[in-house]
Amino acid sequence: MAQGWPFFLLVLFSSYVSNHLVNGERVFLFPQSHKVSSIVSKRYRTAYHFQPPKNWINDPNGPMYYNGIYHEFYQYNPNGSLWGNIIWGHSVSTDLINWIPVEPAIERDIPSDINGCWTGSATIISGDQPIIIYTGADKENRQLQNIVLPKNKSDPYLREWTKAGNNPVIQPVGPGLNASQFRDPTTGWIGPDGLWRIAVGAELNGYGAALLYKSQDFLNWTRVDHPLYSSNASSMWECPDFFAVLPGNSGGLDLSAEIPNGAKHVLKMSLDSCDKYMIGVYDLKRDTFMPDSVLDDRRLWSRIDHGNFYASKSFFDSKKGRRIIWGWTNETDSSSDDVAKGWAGIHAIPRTIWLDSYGKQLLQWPVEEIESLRRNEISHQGLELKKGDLFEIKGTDTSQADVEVDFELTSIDNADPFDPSWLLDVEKHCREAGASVQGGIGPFGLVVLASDNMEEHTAVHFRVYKSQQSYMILMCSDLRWSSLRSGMYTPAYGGFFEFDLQKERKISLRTLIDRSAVESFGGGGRVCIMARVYPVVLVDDGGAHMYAFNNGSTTVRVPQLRAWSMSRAEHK
Ligand SMILES: *[C@@H]1O[C@H](CO)[C@@H](O)[C@H](O)[C@H]1NC(C)=O
Ligand SMILES: *[C@@H]1O[C@H](CO)[C@@H](O)[C@H](O)[C@H]1NC(C)=O
Ligand SMILES: *[C@@H]1O[C@H](CO)[C@@H](O)[C@H](O)[C@H]1NC(C)=O
Ligand SMILES: *[C@@H]1O[C@H](CO)[C@@H](O)[C@H](O)[C@H]1NC(C)=O
Ligand SMILES: *[C@@H]1O[C@H](CO)[C@@H](O)[C@H](O)[C@H]1NC(C)=O
Ligand SMILES: *[C@@H]1O[C@H](CO)[C@@H](O)[C@H](O)[C@H]1NC(C)=O
Ligand SMILES: *[C@H]1O[C@@H](CO)[C@H](O)[C@@H](O)[C@@H]1NC(C)=O
Repeated sequence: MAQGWPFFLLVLFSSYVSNHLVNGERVFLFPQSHKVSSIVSKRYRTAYHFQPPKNWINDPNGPMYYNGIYHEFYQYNPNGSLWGNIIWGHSVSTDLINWIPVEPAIERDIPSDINGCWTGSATIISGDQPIIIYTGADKENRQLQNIVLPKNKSDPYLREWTKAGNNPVIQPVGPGLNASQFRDPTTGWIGPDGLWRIAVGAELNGYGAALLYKSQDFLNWTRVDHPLYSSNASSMWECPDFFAVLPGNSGGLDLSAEIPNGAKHVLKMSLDSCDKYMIGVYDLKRDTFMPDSVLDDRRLWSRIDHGNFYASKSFFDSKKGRRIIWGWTNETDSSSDDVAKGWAGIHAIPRTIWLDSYGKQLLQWPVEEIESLRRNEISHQGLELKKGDLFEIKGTDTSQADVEVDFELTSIDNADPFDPSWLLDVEKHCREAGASVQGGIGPFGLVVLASDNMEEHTAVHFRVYKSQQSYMILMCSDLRWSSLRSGMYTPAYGGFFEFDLQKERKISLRTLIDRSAVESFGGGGRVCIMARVYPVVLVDDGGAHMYAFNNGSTTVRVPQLRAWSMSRAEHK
């Protein structure tokens, strides 16, 4: 009500919703009137995830830190909340949380981008020259790579960008290439020969590939005769990202600086509506990426996030010496909802990303800056959750919260056996092993955005399995009961991680609740699950509930649980 909605509409609306709930029917919110939908749009709009003031967004583009300012560009439809007319929106920030929207950076005005200014990346060359390379679509919908430069490097916000005279700088030609499958160039890096390199997502002879290009001056590019990497286990790769990491070191590396001994390289690609990655080494002599292990079945490729997270892009933040990754999270309501809301698409919280000490798995954690939004800390120590226990976490704004909880296993004897075939379809396993299905250890976790009678709720939970050598932890974010509205997309997302329970008995969960976003980090960031939910309970004024629970036969302790209400970030 703080937003000042006409009171009579709320009354009208609540009675409409509750009538339908009483009758046990599924609730639909939009068909009645525009006034109702404007209330809904405010309630589902996020408070601290990145969104421009209105309209459609998709991929994050060209993130960078330059002269004290973070830049976030994004695929943007200036004319509506469905995909189309794509140009580059632009927002700037000093802290990655509060954003100032500025004018669009790249618009469709040359033959090589007249049908769309699509995804690309920023590179800072010669120490202080930002340069962006992006994909344009021409009249025939061929995909070409173009360059823009800031008009005035001294403008702190870099508001205006100028197209290079020699655009397009890369044509979609050459052996094995399909001109409509050639896009999303990476940030550039310098090889031992002093030349710049970029990778471009493509389909090469029908297979997914990151094509490699070289240049002296970032303008005149030559295709290298082999790709950086390609795989016959998939088709088209979008949004490749290539970076270096040091095992066990949460500091980031600048790919163009000297890479220390022992560093590994990561190649990320977007396909099948999710972001996957391989860890390996960059063979400087052959100028190729060599993954540590090659998996023929792409269902087994590692994932950046096991939920709704796509087209991510990372950058090296020279201010704090870390690598940050951003991803796009779409709406999962209907297109007509999006039209009624006037906006669609958010970006996940920017995450610090680094490699575990075994050199096997990327870890991610929300940037520390978001902690500045925390208010009214509540905490509990030494809770014990026996089978069937449900502990209500009270005292925070349950629709805008940050929750951190440690679950400590009192015993690991009862772990059920692990079946490796689950790895092929973890969502299926999360549907079978839901929050109400008792296991030896787990399910235990959080229930968020729950209505009074639990008819609506989203459960984020763990289960522990014993595999031959070690323990495998399943983390699910189950949206099947997240909304009573019909026609929503409500999967049960899930991922597994290996955990040394002999050494460490505590499994941590952090969940960021932001109205229609539920973003969770399990095991210290080993599995991340971003999700969108549209619960009726957010529209109702009663308020949602939040619980910690255990439905496994082994008691779990909660040595520490902390929760905060989250303030609204400034940018809307
Ligand atoms: C948005 O719509 C207006 C009016 O129809 C049109 O003139 C303009 O070119 C459109 N902008 C884009 C980026 O498509
Ligand atoms: C460039 O930006 C700076 C800082 O805003 C401003 O003082 C200067 O006049 C601008 N130069 C031009 C040519 O616009
Ligand atoms: C190129 O890719 C497009 C889009 O996937 C496809 O429709 C077309 O058949 C491909 N062309 C060739 C020659 O393979
Ligand atoms: C572009 O680079 C290639 C390869 O280095 C070189 O042969 C060619 O002359 C260059 N073209 C221009 C216009 O500089
Ligand atoms: C696919 O690539 C692998 C190596 O990565 C190779 O062993 C295999 O023969 C290839 N399969 C086909 C059908 O080309
Ligand atoms: C725990 O299991 C019981 C019995 O199956 C079920 O009624 C309850 O909803 C479950 N708790 C959660 C949080 O799913
Ligand atoms: C986001 O929306 C869901 C539900 O409509 C689709 O299933 C996903 O494919 C889509 N994700 C992307 C990356 O487009």
